[in-house]
Amino acid sequence: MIRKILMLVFIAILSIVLVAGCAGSSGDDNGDNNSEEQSDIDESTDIASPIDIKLSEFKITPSNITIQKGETINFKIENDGTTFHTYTIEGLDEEVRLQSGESNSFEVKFDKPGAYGVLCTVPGHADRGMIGEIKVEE
Ligand SMILES: [Cu+2]
Repeated sequence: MIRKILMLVFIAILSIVLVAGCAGSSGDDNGDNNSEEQSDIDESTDIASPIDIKLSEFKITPSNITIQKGETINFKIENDGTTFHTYTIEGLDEEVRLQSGESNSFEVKFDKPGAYGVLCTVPGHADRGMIGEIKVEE
């Protein structure tokens, strides 16, 4: 009787392991084959701290960001507005240009302490509020 129970438990464990194994490998295949979104997420969690930024009429949210010197930031910019906007960091060669509804990301490592101005370079947009600042603290 006990042997029979042990046998059943053994079979049950074996089948769970097999099912889990199959599910795991098929999941990996899907990820490798078709998902760009997944690889984006992996990159950001590996090295850089992600910051989500939204552009709209006429603001950058969040407008002010404070980070630590030496940090690598993954900026994920989304245009939530109804017209074209940019996310431009002054003093760096970083600019993301986005049509309504588009999003994009880039990484910057901030080695020097200081303040960088941020703006949308579409004429008139900075004047109407699309400005901000990135503060890099020692
Ligand atoms: Cu703009």
